[in-house]
Amino acid sequence: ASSEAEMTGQRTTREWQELDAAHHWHPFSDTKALNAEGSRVITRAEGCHVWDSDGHRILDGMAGLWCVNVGYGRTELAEVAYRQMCELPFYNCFFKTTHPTAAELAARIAEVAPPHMRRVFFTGSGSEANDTVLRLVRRYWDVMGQPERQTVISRWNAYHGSTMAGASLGGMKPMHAQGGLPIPGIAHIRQPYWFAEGREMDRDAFGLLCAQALEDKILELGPERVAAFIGEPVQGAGGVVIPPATYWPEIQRICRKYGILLVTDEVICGFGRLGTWFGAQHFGLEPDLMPIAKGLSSGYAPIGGVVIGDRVAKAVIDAGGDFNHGYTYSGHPVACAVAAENLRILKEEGIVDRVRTHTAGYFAQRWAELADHPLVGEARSVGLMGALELVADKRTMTPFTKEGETGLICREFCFREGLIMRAVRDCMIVAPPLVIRDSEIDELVRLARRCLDLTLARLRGETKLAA
Ligand code: PXG
Repeated sequence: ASSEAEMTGQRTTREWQELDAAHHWHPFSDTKALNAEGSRVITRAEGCHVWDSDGHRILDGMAGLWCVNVGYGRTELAEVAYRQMCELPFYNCFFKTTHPTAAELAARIAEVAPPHMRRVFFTGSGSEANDTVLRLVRRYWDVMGQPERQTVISRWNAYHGSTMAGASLGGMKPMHAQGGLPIPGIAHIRQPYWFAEGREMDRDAFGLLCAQALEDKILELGPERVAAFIGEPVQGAGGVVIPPATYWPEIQRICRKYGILLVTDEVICGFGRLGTWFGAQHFGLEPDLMPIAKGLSSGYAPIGGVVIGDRVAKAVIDAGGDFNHGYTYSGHPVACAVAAENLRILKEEGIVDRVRTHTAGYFAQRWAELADHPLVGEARSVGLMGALELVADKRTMTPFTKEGETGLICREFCFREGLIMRAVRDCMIVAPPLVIRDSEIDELVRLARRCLDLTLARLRGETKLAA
């Protein structure tokens, strides 16, 4: 039986887990603990649901990893990939060559980007996009004759990827702690996380205070040494941190005052997550650079890029000379073809518009209902991103003594009950596919409430045991 299973590629869950444990090293994982427990094996998906190898149907509240914007099962994307692989599976864009899909995709991105952003540099991922950002801002200041402008200012608890530059630009201390990061020339300021750091203040005043930290840092470093500011319009991996309305306009004003470049990391917010093509448009910003990935292809193919504003493009291109940077897969034909078809779907089916005019509102209303749960200190959302702050005592908003434990308990219940909801510390987050239907939002909120109830019951049980 086992040889037949091997010949057909059909293994049991246990066999997949053993194979995985023996040979596969997972990203961001404690391999020892994972192998002891066994991985969940996800085998197929359709619409907003995934199935595991035991046949459980699970509502994917995270759109894969913030990326499957058009939902699973779009066979058009498979068909363009197949056709492209038959026609031209690979060619590079290095030595005075291009190919139709890269040119076409760059033009389609320019169509939906803010009008002053008309060029795209392609990468294989969001991390590579942010490495490109760092190289490009420094190149820009070199050609501007101000090479001492080296430093990029970012925020604590930001996520900008996992390569050396990406992790350094990010503000995740556990990442910095492994491998001697951040690399030189990167500074971090406080994040606009009202619930965690500003609750005693009015939201708008807190937004201004956090933006002021940028000006303080610029003056501390010396404006003539600062190259750029980078931020996610809404922090994703940090816990769906939605800045107060006052924050971004003030950040942009400060960037302009000192002439420094503004980079909005659109890897999560881009391609409709907030009901606009880019998060910058939601917040009324005019960035100089926008790293992109994820929703660009709805995750169907690995591809990222940097959308480049006229100010940087003109200076660097007019200066002439090579930009000594690029990846084998910059403008990969298959990834570009898939992304172009994904953009067609997003546009022609009005998916981004529908998030803005309908789905975000319905989601906001249903998600906010969870605020009455005894574990929930705050229920917040923007577009199709939501967060629940779990607290030990709702009246005083006291956090749990052992940070992160309750979040993991809740996440486990979610999986068991058929919902993928992430835990960031004790903050539960969702970012479903943009095509989620109202009935599926109802399902998401019903399951989330049930898992909060189960988590609460577990906590109360343990309190009794401990007492
Ligand atoms: N920028 C942002 C804003 C991201 O969210 C990246 C850059 C890096 O993209 P790549 O394609 O290199 O992974 C990301 C990725 C999480 C989680 O735990 C989030 C990401 C990746 C992995 C895990 O929420 N975001």
